[in-house]
Amino acid sequence: NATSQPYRTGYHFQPPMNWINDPNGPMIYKGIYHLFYQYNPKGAVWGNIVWAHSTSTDLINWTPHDPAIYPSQPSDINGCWSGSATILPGDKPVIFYTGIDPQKKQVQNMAVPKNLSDPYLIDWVKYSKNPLMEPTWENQINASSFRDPTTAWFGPDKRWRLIVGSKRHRRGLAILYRSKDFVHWNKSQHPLHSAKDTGMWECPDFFPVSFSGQDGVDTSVMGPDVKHVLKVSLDDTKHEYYTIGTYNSVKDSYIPDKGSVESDAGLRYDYGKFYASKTFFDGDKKRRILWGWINESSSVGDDIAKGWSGLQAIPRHIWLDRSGKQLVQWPIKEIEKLRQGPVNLNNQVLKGGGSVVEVSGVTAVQVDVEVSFELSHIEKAEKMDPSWTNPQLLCSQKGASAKGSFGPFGLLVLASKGMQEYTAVFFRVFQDQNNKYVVLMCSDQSRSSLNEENDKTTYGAFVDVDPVHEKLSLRSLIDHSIVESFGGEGKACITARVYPTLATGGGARLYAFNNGTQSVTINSLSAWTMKKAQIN
Ligand code: DQQ
Repeated sequence: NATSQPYRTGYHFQPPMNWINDPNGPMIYKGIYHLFYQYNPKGAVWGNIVWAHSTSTDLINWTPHDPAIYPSQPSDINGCWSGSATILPGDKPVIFYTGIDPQKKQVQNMAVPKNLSDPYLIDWVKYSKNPLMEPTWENQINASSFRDPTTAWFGPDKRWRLIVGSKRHRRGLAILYRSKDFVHWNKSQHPLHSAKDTGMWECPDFFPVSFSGQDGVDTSVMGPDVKHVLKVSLDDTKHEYYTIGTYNSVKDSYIPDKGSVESDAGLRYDYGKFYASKTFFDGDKKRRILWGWINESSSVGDDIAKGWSGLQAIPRHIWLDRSGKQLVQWPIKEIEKLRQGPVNLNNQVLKGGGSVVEVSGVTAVQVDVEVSFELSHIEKAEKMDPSWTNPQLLCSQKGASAKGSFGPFGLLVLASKGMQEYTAVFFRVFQDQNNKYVVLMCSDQSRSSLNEENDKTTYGAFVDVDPVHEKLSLRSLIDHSIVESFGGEGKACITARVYPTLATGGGARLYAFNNGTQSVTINSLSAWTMKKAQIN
């Protein structure tokens, strides 16, 4: 119940108990959305991994099923790790996943539905000749770094391709395989892409994005109307990076655009907690959807005591920004079905020097809030030191209480009445050497809980918006122990886990604030109490 379990969420995906991690094989089949995920049936820590399975008609309300894939063959007897689904012509789903074999080698296996007329795809049959891909001495693949097969795509030469994450020494690799029949796979001489000093690439994802608009395209689409995206999850730092580039289907090479790299100089889906993510193409609604795993920031002891660990982020619609230089993400529109209200606050000035305005009339522990700010006399923005290149560091050094001229201003969420606890999601605006404005977005967890056991790292990101011509917008999905924030209409995302001790249940409050010296105006603010979703 809510008192003994204050951190369970109202509308985020989670099973009733136990450990979860990566989303696996998301797809839509006969109008039903499927989510599989890494799951420990026996406890709140990682281990005994199976593919748990839930289905939905709206990506919000979920029905649980028995685990779809669990150890049963030599090729997966020590675990059924991450993988992806591909829908073959004739509407035939196929799952590829990593199995841990009797020698603890990582190998790639295949499973297909037992009964294609069952839209819930309850039963899965493993291929009798698994594994299909193995690390061997000849192919020089590292047996403990060979996992997480992607959705396959179909080339002009009528061959299927997929990649598997790996590394050679410190070089991260996307090993490429090709097949004519989906059963016999040949490793390509060259990886699809690799990068030095990045370590193991977990859960790679490779997909096309359309040049124009927000519609998604199927994974096999290529040619002049699309760019390609390669996302990798770096085991060393548990951060994900993506590059945007060009896929040459003849040479089977992927070349990231200039400046697009798998490091902090590059781009992340989310600058907080968000890992092992995966997209799929929703052919019914012509969009690409991103799922990501959000782990806990609490101690293992606290996880065991509460009996569960891990959430899935709200699925995000993902598309290429007009600039062609980054992706944009926005919570799928179905989530708005849960909104009640709204409560509005329009044209409200937040005076400089410290203003706090309560957004009352919502259940602040479970709320969706959208706000846009307008700044005038922006030329008064502070000068930015050219050495300030690391947004997370900048946010940690300039937390919610450190006054600037424009900012910090934003939201105080999951705040207790006496402000003993709050999570601050806010902006700061600077002026660089060329008099261009730079927008910093921060999520400051340092005051989120009186419990000192939690990881309260502050997160930060630069947001590519022009505050002279555009309003500065922020949306936060707040749900008991998670805050997913979207700055600049989805140009920068930061997800945080927090564990308030006072700001729980009816004790939580929501505020807008400005601690900068300059005043800012809330152009509009809407907050909706969120209904509870039916989840598992
Ligand atoms: N989680 C899975 C692996 C993957 C890792 C194991 C990423 O397949 O590389 O649970 O979180």
